[in-house]
Amino acid sequence: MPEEGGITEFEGLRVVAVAGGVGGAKMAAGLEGVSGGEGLSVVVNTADDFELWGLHISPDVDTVMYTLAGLANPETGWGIRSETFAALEMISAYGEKPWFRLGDRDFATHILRTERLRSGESLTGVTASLGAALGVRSRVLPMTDAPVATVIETPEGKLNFQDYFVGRGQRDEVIGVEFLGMGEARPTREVLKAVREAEAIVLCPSNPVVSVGPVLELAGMREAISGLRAPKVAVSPIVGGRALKGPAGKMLASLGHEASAAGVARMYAGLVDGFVVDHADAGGRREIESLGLEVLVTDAVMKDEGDRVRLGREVLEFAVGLSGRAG
Ligand code: FO1
Repeated sequence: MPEEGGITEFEGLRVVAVAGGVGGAKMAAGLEGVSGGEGLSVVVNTADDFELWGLHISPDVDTVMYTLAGLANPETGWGIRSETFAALEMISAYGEKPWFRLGDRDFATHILRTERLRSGESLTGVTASLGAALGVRSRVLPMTDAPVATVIETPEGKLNFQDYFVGRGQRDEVIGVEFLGMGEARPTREVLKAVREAEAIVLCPSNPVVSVGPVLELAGMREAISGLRAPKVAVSPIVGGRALKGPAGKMLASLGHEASAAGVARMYAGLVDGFVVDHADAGGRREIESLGLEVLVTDAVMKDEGDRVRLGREVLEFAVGLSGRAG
């Protein structure tokens, strides 16, 4: 959706946003709001993908796609607004546990995606056609067309990501994280082209371990991004020592990182030129600057659509302002 009031100086700017689920989707919507979407490519984590009841579910891809289509459920950030759950109720009636809340309209997405994947289309191709049908103007690019699956190591054993995240409500301590299939997976041609042609790269405020992490772990991705002359910035998903959403804070700490904006900055140091933090984390500014990063302190919490577009504009202004410094 274009920003209210129309054209901005960022119209058509070629931006690559690296995103996971809800936080990444909101940031992508803000970037689309100020750039118009024509030049925006959102590279989305697919390591959360899994199969349920025979269907291929791509939660982060769908969260980004529904958000950019203006269809996302405003309460959860994932799923579709004003959903009904008749299919899930019927699944329950058959004695299955409805642990993953798939709505009726959302089911349609998974049914078509699965059918098209089975007929030989790539996830990239399916996502492009579903997004176009929903009127999405930006390119939503799955990070890879190959299967990659996040496995969470806990004291109870290894869990598939959605078992850990939804099934068990993120209650387990995270001892380690593995990405199955990562060795064979490659970023798609579309992803590499978007990165190569980007005029700015934005790492969205998504979990740096399980959302942005898999994208950066793909063979050649870090090198493709760090070798770019274009400015690269990251937005902190941690505000005031806590994750904006999900288990990032707890997960970072248990994996030996500092659960703070500065801790995330340290994970991205050497890759990005600039780091965006909330006013609550202004105290960490010097520490982040000492990593060689420029810092933008702003209101980094996106409570509504106005916040998304404002933050989108500030992030792009910040990135473009770093152009002289990058490369
Ligand atoms: N997250 C939940 O916490 N509970 C759910 O029941 C749930 C269902 C769901 C259905 C479709 C979809 O696209 C996403 C859904 N999510 C749900 C979100 C999702 O599991 C996570 O946000 C991501 O995988 C983490 O980025």
